[in-house]
Amino acid sequence: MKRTRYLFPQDYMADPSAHVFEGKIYIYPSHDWESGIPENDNGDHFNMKDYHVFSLDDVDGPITDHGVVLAVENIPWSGRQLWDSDVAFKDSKYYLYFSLKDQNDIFRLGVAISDKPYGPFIPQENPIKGSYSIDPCVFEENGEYYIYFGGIWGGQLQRYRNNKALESAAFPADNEPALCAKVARLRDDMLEFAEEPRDVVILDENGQPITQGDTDRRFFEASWMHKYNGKYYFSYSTGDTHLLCYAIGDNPYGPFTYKGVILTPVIGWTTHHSIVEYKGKWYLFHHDSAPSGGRTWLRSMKVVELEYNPDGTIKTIEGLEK
Ligand code: FUB
Repeated sequence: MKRTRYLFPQDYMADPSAHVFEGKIYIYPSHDWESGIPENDNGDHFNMKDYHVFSLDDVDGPITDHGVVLAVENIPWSGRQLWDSDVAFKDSKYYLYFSLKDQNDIFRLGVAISDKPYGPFIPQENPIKGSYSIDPCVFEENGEYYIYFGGIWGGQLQRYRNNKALESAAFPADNEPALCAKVARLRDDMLEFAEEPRDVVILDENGQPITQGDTDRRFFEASWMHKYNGKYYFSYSTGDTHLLCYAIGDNPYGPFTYKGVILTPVIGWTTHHSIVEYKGKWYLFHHDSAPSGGRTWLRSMKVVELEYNPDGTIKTIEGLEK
């Protein structure tokens, strides 16, 4: 596969998290729809209310829609807006981690469980204790599971410092270290954090933290972790500068050193992705708003092959295909 493929032209799906389970690729996207809510910086126009699961035997082959696997009305603590999610497998069970606003309009992370990779997923009574903000992604190594999360502006990360809520939202000055994504090991039962979330620090080429004013490189949202040739690749979106970037580290906690751009801007405000190896090739799953004519709340999921240079850096992919 060399060209990008739109995976499901029949409906709007975004933020695709892809994993290989039971020999197939399973995709866990957000489900965009036209709710009529006007666009604003809080992202109220992303008013999603359920999740579907998709599977593929081959990236070029037919895609299966497994239908609705979790809906906002079935989540006991729900307010609104089911944003990005991810799934992890442990001891015969699949755990869906999701972003959702509670009844006070505060984003929390929730967990729902299934015996199958394609759901349905049964939600827990309450969100993960001490969780906040959005965009969970789970990475497993040697039987330990690490959850990464966070997103600024509509994702509310600027309302917290040291895992505590502030009186009011605050950003560091432009020359200060940027707000970081968070990472925590999950408890053995996969339902709670096993430790206080830590900062995912991204360093520049001089070993200094990327600053808040460095908007082409600082973290905004859409954490993803993958491992390649013994190194840990933390990738993310820069939000208002519309880039997917990555940084490399020596362990799941980091720090990570900024390395470059994976995907240049696509049509639509948001960009969000996952990276997975399947049948000996690497793939970038992501979305754009080209099929909806640029309506940024109506996104379509895509896949394209991702390639590495011999030194382990990633070849930049053009978001706008010629
Ligand atoms: O889909 C809603 C939000 O848009 C996601 O949680 C963000 O990462 C952005 O893609």
